[in-house]
Amino acid sequence: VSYQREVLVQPGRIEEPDRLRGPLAAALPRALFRRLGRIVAGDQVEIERRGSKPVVAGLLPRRSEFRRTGAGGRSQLLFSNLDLLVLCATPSLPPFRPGLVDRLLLAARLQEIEPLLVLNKTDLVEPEAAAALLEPYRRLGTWCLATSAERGDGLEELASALKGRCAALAGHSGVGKSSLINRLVPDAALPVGQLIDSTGKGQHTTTRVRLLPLPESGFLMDSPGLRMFGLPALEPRQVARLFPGFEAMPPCRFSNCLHLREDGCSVLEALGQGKIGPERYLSYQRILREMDPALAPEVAPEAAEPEHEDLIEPDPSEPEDEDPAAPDPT
Ligand SMILES: Nc1nc2c(ncn2[C@@H]2O[C@H](COP(=O)(O)OP(=O)(O)OP(=O)(O)O)[C@@H](O)[C@H]2O)c(=O)[nH]1
Ligand SMILES: [Mg+2]
Ligand SMILES: [Zn+2]
Repeated sequence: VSYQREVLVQPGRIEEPDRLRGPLAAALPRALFRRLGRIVAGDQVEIERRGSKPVVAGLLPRRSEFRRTGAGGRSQLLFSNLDLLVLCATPSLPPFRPGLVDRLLLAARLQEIEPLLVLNKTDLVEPEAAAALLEPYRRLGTWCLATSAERGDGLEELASALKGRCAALAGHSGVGKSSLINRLVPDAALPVGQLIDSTGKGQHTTTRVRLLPLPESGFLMDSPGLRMFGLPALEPRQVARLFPGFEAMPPCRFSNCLHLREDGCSVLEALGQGKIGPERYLSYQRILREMDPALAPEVAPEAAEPEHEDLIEPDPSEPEDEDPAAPDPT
C-alpha cells in the first residue's frame, strides 16, 4: 500500500472525548485519498492497525461542511461536522472589520451552521464601545458574546456555548483565537503571537487547524488567521434572502426583491425606521457590489469600509486543497 500522507486523529467521540490520549498520527492510504480527497479538521475516520501502524480505513459521512472560495475560484473545505462557527473579532488591535464578519455570517447561514460572534479583547475599550459594536448584530438576531482572554470576561458563557458541540474559531490573525482556547482548554498550550507594531495586525502565529477535546464534552478547533474569505458560489437573490437579520423582516412585495430601490421593500422600510442599522445595510450593498458592480450603487467614500488586503490576497500560510489526482509527494 502506498500512503499519501499522515493525518492526526483525536480518539474519542464528541459526547466523550478521550482527553487522556493525545492525537494519533495515522497514515492515509493513497487509494483512499484519491477516492475521498482531502480529510479536514472535524472529519470522523475509522482507524485500523496494520502491524504497528495506525491506518485510516474509512471516512464517516459528514454532517456539515464549511467551505470558502479560495484563490482561483476553487471551493476549499475548511472544516467538517461543525455545529457552531465562532467568528472572532476585536474592537481594536486589530481594528474591527465588518467585512469579514459579514462574509463569515453569511457563509455559515448558507451552509446551515450556527454562527456565534465573539468580540474579544473587550478589556481594551470601554464596555459601552464594545456593546455599540455588537448592537447592530444583536438587533438583527445574531448571537453575540463579549470576551477578554486577558481578563477572563465572558469565558464562562463561551465555555457553555461550546459544551458538547463541535466548534471552530475563525477570524483575522491576532484577534486572540489561540489565547481564548488556551483559557478554555487547560492543557492546550497553543502558541500565541505578538501583534505587529501599532497596526495591531497579527503575525499568523497559528499555521494549521488544530482540534482539541474540551474539558467536559465537545471539540474545539483553532485555525490560522483568515486573510481572505471568498463566499461560496451565490446568486444576489440568495444574499438578499440570507443576509443575517433580513429573514426576520416581513416579506417584500416582490419575492425576488434585492432590497435596493424596489417598491414595497420591507428591508428598506426597516432601514428608514432604524430597525436595521445603516452599517449593516452598507455591508449588504458591499457584498452585492462585489458580486456584480452594476447592482448596488457606490456608497459615499466615508461610509465605505476600506478595501482590505485580506479579501484579495490568498494566504500562503494556509494549506491549499490538494488535488486528489496529483502525484504522490512521498
Ligand atoms: N488585551 C488583550 N490582548 C489579547 C487578548 N486575547 C489575546 N490577546 C493578545 O493578542 C495577541 C494575539 O493573540 P493570538 O491568540 O495569538 O491571536 P490569534 O487569533 O490566535 O492569531 P493567529 O494565530 O495569528 O491567527 C497576543 O499578544 C495576545 O496576548 C485579550 O482579550 N485582551
Ligand atoms: Mg492563533
Ligand atoms: Zn426588499
